[in-house]
Amino acid sequence: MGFSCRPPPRRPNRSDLRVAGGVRSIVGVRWAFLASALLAGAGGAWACASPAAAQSVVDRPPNLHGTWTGDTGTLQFNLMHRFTAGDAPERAVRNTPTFLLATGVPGGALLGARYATSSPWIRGFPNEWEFFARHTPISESQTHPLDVSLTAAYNQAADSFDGQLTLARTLGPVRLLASGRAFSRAFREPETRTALAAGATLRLTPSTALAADVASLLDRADDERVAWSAGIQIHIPTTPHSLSIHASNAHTTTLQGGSVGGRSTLWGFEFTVPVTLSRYIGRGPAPAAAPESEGEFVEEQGVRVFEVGMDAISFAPETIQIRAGDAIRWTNDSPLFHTVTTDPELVQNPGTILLPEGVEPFHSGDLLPGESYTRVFETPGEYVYVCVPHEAAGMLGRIIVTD
Ligand SMILES: [Cu+2]
Repeated sequence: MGFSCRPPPRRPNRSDLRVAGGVRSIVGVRWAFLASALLAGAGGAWACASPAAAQSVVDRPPNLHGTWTGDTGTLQFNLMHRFTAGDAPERAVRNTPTFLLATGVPGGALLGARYATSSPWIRGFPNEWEFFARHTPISESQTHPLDVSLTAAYNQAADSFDGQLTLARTLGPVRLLASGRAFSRAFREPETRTALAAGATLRLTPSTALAADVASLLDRADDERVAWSAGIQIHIPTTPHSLSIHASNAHTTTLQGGSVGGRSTLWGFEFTVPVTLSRYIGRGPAPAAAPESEGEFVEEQGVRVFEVGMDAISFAPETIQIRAGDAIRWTNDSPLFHTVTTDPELVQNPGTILLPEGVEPFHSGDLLPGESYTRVFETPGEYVYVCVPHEAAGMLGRIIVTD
């Protein structure tokens, strides 16, 4: 079925370029790493906005960052902890946390920072700050054959500009990811280095997957091992959270830290927490105003059927206008499961739901990837519905039914 694009985001304007100019004056030629990656992203396929917005660890293995770019108005907080036990007799457990904070920005990019502690690779700098921007100009959710994602980062501990190009493709239950990485000053040494990473997830159910990855510096020294990780990835049903339980020989998941493995195996977990800021800063729960005209439809048995797509974490279009007697068919185009729900008993925030007077609440049940739900609307008025598992992430839609 046709997947509806949202309006294209604005192109970078002069003030964006001024920011790039400011970076250049501070850091000299190494700005090129950052700027080239950003510009490559900006010049990419802007035709269709908001690819793969939501984050679930089910879509990426533990040490790869995936191609998600987040939603504007959602603050993404990830907690990752990895543990090692020291030598006998103490066997002290050492905890290596990496925190991620990021948000989508208008234009479809993700801006964020990772704070990785107890990193063993940068002498004298155990704690890495990595500031990054990611853009996914080409996405499977826009019916492209794969995701193409660019990340530009600055690793403060290494004083290095880092870049990453990631390709990802979903083939049935398998999702394959491959990344190329470059570091202007790897591990604070005055040399440019490169790394390759590859990984896969194998979906067992709509919300669980097995995942593994490997990564290697292209010019590995003797003490630099191939980094690996393997784990089980879980999207926690009826919540916006996902959880990875895994093992790895990498201490952190910065671009540099995730490219080199150590001697010991660490056990760990990662928990992803999207915080919907619009809940706290007063943006109403209802999506944008109604479109001026009705969209396209197909006629089936004398009924006009309008299509609504279900993206990774949004309905497309979010607002649709139809006439009484028309039908809407929702189709789940994403790898997650979704619902179409107006039953106040099933949602976290019943105040979001809107139904014309006298209309019975309805609920689609769980729609697995590829499944559809069709419903005829006889009563004029305004309807606001939510997706139960992604309600907290802002996945809701509005229907205007006219006479
Ligand atoms: Cu959903």
